[in-house]
Amino acid sequence: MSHISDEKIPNNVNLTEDKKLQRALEQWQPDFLRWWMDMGPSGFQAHQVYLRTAVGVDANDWAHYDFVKMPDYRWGIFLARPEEGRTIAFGDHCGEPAWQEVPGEYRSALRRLIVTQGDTEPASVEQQRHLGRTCPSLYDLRNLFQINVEEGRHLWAMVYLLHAYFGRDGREEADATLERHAGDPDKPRILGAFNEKTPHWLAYFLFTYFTDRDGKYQLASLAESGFDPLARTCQFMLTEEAHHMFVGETGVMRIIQRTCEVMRALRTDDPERLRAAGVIDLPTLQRFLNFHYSVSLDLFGQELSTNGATYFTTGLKGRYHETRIADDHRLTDATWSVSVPQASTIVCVEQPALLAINERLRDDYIVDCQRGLNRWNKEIEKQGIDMALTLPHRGFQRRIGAFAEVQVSPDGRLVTADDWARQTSQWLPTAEDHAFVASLMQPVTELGKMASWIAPPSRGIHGQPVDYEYVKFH
Ligand code: BYC
Repeated sequence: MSHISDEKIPNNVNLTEDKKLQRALEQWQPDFLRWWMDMGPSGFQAHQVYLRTAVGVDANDWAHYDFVKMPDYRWGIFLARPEEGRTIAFGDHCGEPAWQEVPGEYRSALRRLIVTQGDTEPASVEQQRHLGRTCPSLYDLRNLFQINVEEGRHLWAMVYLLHAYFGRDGREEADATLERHAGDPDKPRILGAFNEKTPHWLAYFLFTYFTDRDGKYQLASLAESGFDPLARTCQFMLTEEAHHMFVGETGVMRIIQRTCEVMRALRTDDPERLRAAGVIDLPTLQRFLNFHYSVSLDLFGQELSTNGATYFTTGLKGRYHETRIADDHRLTDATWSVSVPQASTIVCVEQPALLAINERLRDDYIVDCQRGLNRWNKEIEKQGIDMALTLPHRGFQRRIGAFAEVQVSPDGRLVTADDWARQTSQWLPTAEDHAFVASLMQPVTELGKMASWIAPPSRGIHGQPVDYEYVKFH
């Protein structure tokens, strides 16, 4: 039976044997808690929440479920077990033993990767901080907080690496992760999507579907790293990440189910009538989907990136499932097909695979995103409705890379600035869409009740019923 150790910082890295590191992390802990109280979930800090806490790394026994007040959550440090004799799987050092210490010549690039990863974790907590007040059910409220505390733990994971392996500048970078804030004009978060707003639960479910999925792909690439502590940390983070994407996929699915039920009952696809009936019409859902997908695509960087190539050749960041790919893992002569705008059209160009490493990861991500859409569309079809959600073209509404300077319609045509301006209200959420969705967000906290715009989940958490008291209000 799993249990939480009574150490101040639960961990499987023998923290008690490294007093200096332990002290440094114990000093960082109050700063983290201060940030959590100031920038984390607004309200609910004194509520008992049914939360899962990581207590180890055994596949079947890694988590403990119990009621806990969020500020008392035991944010711990866990790395997947070391693989004996692990070697670097790609790049110039392919075949050499994995590094247990930071390779001096790659120190700053490695630190940059860890800082960027670390920065996103608290950013997402900040973005989601007001959502508790408009939760559609206790089940959803609990899942929101589960994700928030785990993003907090993921920050701990990166802060551990910074403290343990990067000395003083690592500690400074760890402090800075609590000083930048999502959407702060003076000290923004590093990556674009983490400065956007997550103002309501539709945005939140799409964020956890699309943006957390970037997390899955980035973490999986870092889990291939030649720097073994980073690889093992990210490998374990992926265990928690799966639930975050589950929340996104099932959240959107439940919205679709509810909308389709009302469409059938009223025999209409008229958005106005559906809105009047208190559900989110599918064209509105599509516009929000377009937004969250496109800002998440930007998170992979430019199509051709010397940074990406360097991370790969130096052995710091691999490809998705690197060790399962059958090639030379060096990419000296390989090419990769990359879509770019050219004159008045979009063409595919063969490019050096090394330079296109980010684009390859984006390609993997797109395929994975489509899988969820297929499941959502199956539900729409099952309900007898002739409509389908689609992923917009990869060039749609991009701010990073080759498509940043052009306008691309969702179906992949280059359009003029005038066309874009004329049609953007059909493609992206309007102020009115936001206001409508916001108007639906009335909190529902009665046991077993659901908001009008979302169907109940098919099952509860960890074997509990759907109408379980996941968050205690007394
Ligand atoms: N916004 O050479 P380039 C997650 C910058 S999500 C702003 O094209 P590179 C999570 C880039 O930083 C996963 N800036 O690409 C999800 C670079 O700046 P510097 C997070 C951007 O560097 C939900 C310059 O443009 N983890 O875990 O190979 C909830 C040129 O970049 C953006 C990671 O991202 C952007 N969208 O790749 C909670 C993994 N895109 O360095 C958590 C670590 C690019 O020249 N990070 N830039 O000043 C990386 O691997 C890389 O930093 C990136 C960018 C893939 C993000």
